[in-house]
Amino acid sequence: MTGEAISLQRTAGAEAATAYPAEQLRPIRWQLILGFVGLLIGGYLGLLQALERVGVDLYRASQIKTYYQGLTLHGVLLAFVFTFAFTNAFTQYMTMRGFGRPLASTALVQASFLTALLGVVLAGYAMLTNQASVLFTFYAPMKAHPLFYLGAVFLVISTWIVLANQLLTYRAWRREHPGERIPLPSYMGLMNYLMWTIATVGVAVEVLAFLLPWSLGWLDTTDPQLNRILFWLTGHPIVYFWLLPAYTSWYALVPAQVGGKLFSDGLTRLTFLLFLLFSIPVGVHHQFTDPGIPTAMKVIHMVLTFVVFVPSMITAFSVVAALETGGRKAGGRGLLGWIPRLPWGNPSVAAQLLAMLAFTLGGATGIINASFTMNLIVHNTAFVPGHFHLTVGTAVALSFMGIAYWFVPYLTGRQLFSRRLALVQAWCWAIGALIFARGQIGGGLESMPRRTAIGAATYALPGWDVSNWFTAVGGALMAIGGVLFFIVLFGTLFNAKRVEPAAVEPPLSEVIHGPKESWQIFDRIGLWVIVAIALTLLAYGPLLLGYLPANMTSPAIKVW
Ligand code: HAS
Repeated sequence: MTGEAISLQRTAGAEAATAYPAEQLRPIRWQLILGFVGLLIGGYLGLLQALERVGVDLYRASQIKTYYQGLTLHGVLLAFVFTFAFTNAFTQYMTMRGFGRPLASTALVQASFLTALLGVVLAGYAMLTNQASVLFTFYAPMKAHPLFYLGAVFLVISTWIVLANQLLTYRAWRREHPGERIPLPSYMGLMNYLMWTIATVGVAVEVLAFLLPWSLGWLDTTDPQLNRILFWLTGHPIVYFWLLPAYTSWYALVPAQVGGKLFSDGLTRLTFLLFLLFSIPVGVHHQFTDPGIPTAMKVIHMVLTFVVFVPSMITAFSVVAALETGGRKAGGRGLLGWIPRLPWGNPSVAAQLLAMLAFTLGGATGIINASFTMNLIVHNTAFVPGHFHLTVGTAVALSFMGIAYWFVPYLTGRQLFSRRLALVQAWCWAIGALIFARGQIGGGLESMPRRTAIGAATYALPGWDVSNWFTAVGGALMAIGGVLFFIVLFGTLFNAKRVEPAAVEPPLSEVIHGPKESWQIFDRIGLWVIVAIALTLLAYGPLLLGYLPANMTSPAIKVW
């Protein structure tokens, strides 16, 4: 290791002496399990939708009343419950790991889990009783049961609690380490949660000022357009809130897992800083077709969307560079000869490599979405679910599964149930997702609408048949991948074979360049939070002012 290659490794040294308290690891483990419950039920409902396209109706047998009840449960359980709970658990762990000390408050670790659980129970009740089939975007004027909105509030609060604990831990660490660089694993989590917490202001105002009072009967009407703008203020950054834990693993752990090194401390900090600054002021790219929004605003948000593309391009460079150092160290020669030398037999690594490959296509479809004129062709078509099953559905979900293959043994002290099954799982999911995305993207380009029970559509075009079969076969393969994941998970939870947690924890990656060359200013967190808030105000202030006072003219509708 070079003298400077220490920003991650130094903390690895520190952690050797630090055992994380069981009373903190326990609620982290429960939060992880809560996330997997979301994955299990939400994933099953995904299969129902995929099969509906080829005339297989499993809804009645599953006690699901309508397509929209199933779609709401699918979206909320996967996009909010699985992702939030996993992210809370993994980030708390990586914060401890980075700072090389326990989290500042055990009570906050417990509170984060309990609020997430409460949120899931409340929203789950509303959805399961078919009183909240409003889809995961809960657009007004569709009105859900108040417990649905309350559940969402508690889920978001669980993430704020994690941030509070991160900040307290940072403060305690800083007192003992004046002038030192913030360790990268903690820096990444901190930037993600700061970005996310600023972004949640949109949905907090939407729910607390409009939707909750409206669903409680305190307001008779609402303003759907203003609600949509507030939703997307949070709704776009949420995708990076899901993505950045995967990136944290790709930067801080995967390079070491493949025997390579992280390329640069400075580039890593820059990437996460760019996400803090530019994830939020871009939400209008979900509303290019909304008639009320001024074109100038749409153009500004489009340009900023291309800016937030940059940290992912930097990530593509950094990740491939790290993988290449590993592959070459293992004997890989020639231009691409290092790729087969990567440890493809390690399910944790294979899952994340496949997730990265899928993300390359997911990112490309994102750029199509973001381009104003092309968006007009794909918006509200099946193309969009094609895009997000490659991004959140594979880049994120498969990375989380890959992380779980060491994280669950680490948290439980039980050996991974079957490496081979875990490997088959990763390939099944990745291949399934690619076939599924081909179906959705192809269908979308042939104007197949999204959020529609296509199997029951009387207006289906002849070309949609092929796309529907791709979707159904791909979805079924993903479901098989899901079943295999849960076999491995349950097999591990009940495995009699024990492991030493320290033996399964991947080492933190060493860094080739930095942190000496990396600018100190990256660590000025207070400054960057102010800049992020200012950019958000600039991008959203004039837009929101144009919608005030709220146009409270719309009564509620119930379409299910
Ligand atoms: Fe998106 C809609 C634009 C990224 C999720 N997106 C959605 C929706 C979701 C979603 C859920 O501009 C639907 C919301 C709804 O219900 O209406 N998205 C983008 C852009 C990006 C992007 C520009 N999206 C994501 C991520 C998501 C996500 C990440 C979840 C985690 N998206 C849009 C737009 C819409 C949209 C519009 C609205 C569409 C509409 O009209 O409704 C970019 O951030 C993507 C950048 C990504 C890259 C890829 C970098 C590749 C990497 C991997 C490198 C590794 C390699 C592997 C090569 C540039 C980092 C090497 C391995 C070896 C083995 C060698």
